[in-house]
Amino acid sequence: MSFINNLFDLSGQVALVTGGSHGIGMAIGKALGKAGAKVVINGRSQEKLEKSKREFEAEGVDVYVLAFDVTKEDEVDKGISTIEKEVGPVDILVNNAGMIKRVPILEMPVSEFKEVIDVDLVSPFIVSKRVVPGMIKRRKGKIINLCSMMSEYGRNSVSAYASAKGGLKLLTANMTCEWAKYNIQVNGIGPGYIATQQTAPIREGNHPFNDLVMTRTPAGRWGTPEDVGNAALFLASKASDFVNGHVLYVDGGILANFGYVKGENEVNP
Ligand code: GCO
Repeated sequence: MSFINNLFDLSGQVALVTGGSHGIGMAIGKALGKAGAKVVINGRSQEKLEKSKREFEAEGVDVYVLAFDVTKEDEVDKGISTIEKEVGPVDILVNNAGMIKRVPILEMPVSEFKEVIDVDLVSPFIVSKRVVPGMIKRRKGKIINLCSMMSEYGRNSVSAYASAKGGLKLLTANMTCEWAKYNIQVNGIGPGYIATQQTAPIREGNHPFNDLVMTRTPAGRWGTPEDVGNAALFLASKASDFVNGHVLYVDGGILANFGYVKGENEVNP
């Protein structure tokens, strides 16, 4: 096997992607599947999962789909037991399931704040707790938590999301402290602004936010779900066996950039 294949070959490994029926989760599932992993896609709607299964198959990736609510311990326990029985123990866990509510703090009901925290921060805790004992027993595992550039920044109207993603960055660090000794690598991926269903409301229809993203992102474009999927392949592979507690930002340089006045000091070679 070539050096590259050996490094990125995931054959024989089981990868679970929560919230994997669309967007970034789907792109991650496709990347891991194309690298040889047996991919399990979780979501809440069996109907959406069956539809997404056909999209995976159209790209040559056979997936096992299973609906369970990642915020409910009993459903997670039952779901992981089913996966372990039907597919095999989980070697690579991608905690991708997430949601966002763009509501100013003063207008956001506490119940909605808690709902976002439950999905974006508590569910990675619940699913990881259920999957990790097997990884510890096998002395091998990969956990990838979908953080965000909002793990580093706040912005108007996304208080719940940013609080969750900031917490997920430090939960990733704590998982590393407790589990790295068992040859389990726990890392985060922090997408910048990616063209997905989640960002459609602030990207499409000449939304002014689009201009902000363009000027703040040195790469000068929205990212694609595949940009994130490719980074996930690195963190799921042998190539990252000594990378721990790290959040890999896939953001076109936005976090490196304070910003500039449009047209000023631009060098166009
Ligand atoms: C928003 C966006 C962001 C992106 C992404 C950035 O409203 O600001 O939805 O949160 O989705 O999470 O990393």
